[in-house]
Amino acid sequence: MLNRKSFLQLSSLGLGSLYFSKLSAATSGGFKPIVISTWAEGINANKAAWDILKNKGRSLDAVEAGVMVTEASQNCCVGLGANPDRDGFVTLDACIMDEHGNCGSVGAIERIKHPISVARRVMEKTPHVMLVGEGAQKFALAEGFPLEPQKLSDDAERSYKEWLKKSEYKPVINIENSGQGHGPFAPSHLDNGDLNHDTIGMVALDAMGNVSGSCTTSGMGFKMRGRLGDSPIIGAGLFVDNEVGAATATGLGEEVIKICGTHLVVELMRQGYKPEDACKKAVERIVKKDYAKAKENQVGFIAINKKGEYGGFCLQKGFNFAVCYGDTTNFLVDAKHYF
Ligand code: SD4
Repeated sequence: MLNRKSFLQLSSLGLGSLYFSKLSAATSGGFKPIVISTWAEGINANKAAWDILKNKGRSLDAVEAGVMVTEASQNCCVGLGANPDRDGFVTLDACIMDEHGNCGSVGAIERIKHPISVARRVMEKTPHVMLVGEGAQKFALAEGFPLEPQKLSDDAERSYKEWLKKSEYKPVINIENSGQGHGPFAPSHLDNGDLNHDTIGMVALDAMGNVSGSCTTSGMGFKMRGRLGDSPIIGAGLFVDNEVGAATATGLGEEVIKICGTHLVVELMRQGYKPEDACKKAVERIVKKDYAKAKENQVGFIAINKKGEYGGFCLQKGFNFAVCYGDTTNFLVDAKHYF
């Protein structure tokens, strides 16, 4: 049996997912579940998802429960503790997609702790895919979600006051190796590499061989009021096709939207590309469109296919993702990068 160290060695040779797919094929009949998610916060989120997957639960339940951990965490920029928009309001975006291609999404929702669960209700209880702003909040309240206080966390309050001094609007996001954290938006207390992200995206394969995904974010700190990124947009921040696999994205959402990033990754997998190669091709598309902009920004994709193979790729060094397929097999992988 492969231990974590030797797995990581295989991984660095690009053989980790190959080993894993053989393992999947070897499990008689059913599929061997796997969940992957963006950034280091994904480790804790994966644990919650794995608890469901290992008991033969549905991948949709796993990806919802997984990212709820991150939404509720006070140590993370996802959720109500995150940085506000320019006008001082925390606005959250999320979307979810199941194995049947059903999907739901909320954009710019305020004072609701678990936007991912509201997105799921939009999917399951309305004839629509997206609800935004006041309407999304109204729907959440009607569904029994509590209205949280209109209050910034202490950290966000401090960062917002700091940002107001210059009010500089220059979206640079998630470039950890630049030493700027979130660039000009970096809250000093979070400028430590692992905690300076606004988003978690998660995709999972369950024991029945079904794939689902979720994505939830506070968006870009100090964004224009009303700005939506890629995270609540199906085909941009998240896409699932149960014939092929699933992908999710993080980083500067505008660049992901312009190439319909996760839809592209899934379509590339349909054409036969392995998850990492499909993510790489999507990153290359971003670079090809605008080299100068790509060089200044971060975008990362992660993906799984129906065989349980996984992979990720990003623009800049510094993006990692968490991979889990066992009670004690939950580890971070540094994504390969273009620049
Ligand atoms: C957005 N993609 O709103 C998100 C931001 C992000 O870690 O991924 N931050 O554009």
